[in-house]
Amino acid sequence: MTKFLKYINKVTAVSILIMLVNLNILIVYSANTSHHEQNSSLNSGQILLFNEINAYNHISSQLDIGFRVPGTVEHDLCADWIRNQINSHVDSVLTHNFTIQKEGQSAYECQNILGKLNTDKEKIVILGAHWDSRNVSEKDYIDRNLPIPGANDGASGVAVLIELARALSFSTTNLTCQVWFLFIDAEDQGYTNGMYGIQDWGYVEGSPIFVENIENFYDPSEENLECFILLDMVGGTNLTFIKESRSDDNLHNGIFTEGRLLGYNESFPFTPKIMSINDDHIPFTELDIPVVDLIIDFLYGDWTHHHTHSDDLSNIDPESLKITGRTIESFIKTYYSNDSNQTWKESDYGFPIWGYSLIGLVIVVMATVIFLYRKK
Ligand code: 1BN
Ligand code: ZN
Repeated sequence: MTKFLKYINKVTAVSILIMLVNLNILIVYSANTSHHEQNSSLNSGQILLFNEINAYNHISSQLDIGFRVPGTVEHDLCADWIRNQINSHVDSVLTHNFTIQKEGQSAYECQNILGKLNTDKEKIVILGAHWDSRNVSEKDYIDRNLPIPGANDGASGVAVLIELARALSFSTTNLTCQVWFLFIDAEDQGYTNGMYGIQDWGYVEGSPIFVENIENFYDPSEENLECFILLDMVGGTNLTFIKESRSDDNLHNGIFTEGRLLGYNESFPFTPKIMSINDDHIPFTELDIPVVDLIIDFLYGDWTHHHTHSDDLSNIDPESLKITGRTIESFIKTYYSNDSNQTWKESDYGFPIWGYSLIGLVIVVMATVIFLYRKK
């Protein structure tokens, strides 16, 4: 009889343990879902005009121009093409010319291009993307000394920016901010795997010079920089964004929440990989504004074409362009419209998911300890 009772005791304890584990899973799951519901008032009734086929064609056009490597004719032709494209959608287009010359090397003429939309507003949201493409394909097995097409790494960000300018240009009367479209030069010629894109260059050479000179581009006594959002490698297949570790938490959460509200849960995961990436958003932190790098895990992730010849149109997915473009369009319309009183700056994400998980784990461990103690 006592043996039977002990057996029953054991079965009960194991059942309780299983129930606790299930409860933990349930708590974490429901925390996830309520997180969704908490923000469901965002983004209601938005008409989104971003068209992914236009964006895809903009990538194709850049690849048709050729390799956008500083110091080449194709580079300058592409700058003219960007100015032409953006010009029809924005109030003004400015060119920021600068020279890069490393010690003992020749000088390269470079240019950042800035399109400004809705310039009578005080707040400025900056959307950025680099437009140069890498001069070498050091991660390929063949022809490492030849340039990459840069369909994703370069052209995708530019394409989304141009199409966003078109999409947002229809809403200027309702928008409460300026939107700057910043096409950044000289981002992708640094040193990896024993090779420079251009001898002695670092990555991210163009954006620090723009930030140094930003007072030439706006009037700080009348205008305010709100935030900087960088789009880099946003058009590849299997789009899954990471959390870049120096990106602002609230801005990151605001954009990811917007993406998930549009149904793009795979691209904007609840628990993204966290990685530190040296990119064009870093210099903008000097201005004490929130920044985000919207980028994939190009080092270990599913999209394996980084700095290879296969970074071409065949590895671009229009759906990824749509996901990125619509999310940013929706983010801007949600937070910067006349009829909006919402802010992404104090996003209340409640008790963190890992907190629920930890509490559950502590309960399970305590129950196990009590069970083992009683068994003794
Ligand atoms: C990001 C995308 N970068 C270039 N294209 C910068 C970088 C390259 C950062 C290699 C880390 C490693
Ligand atoms: Zn690159």
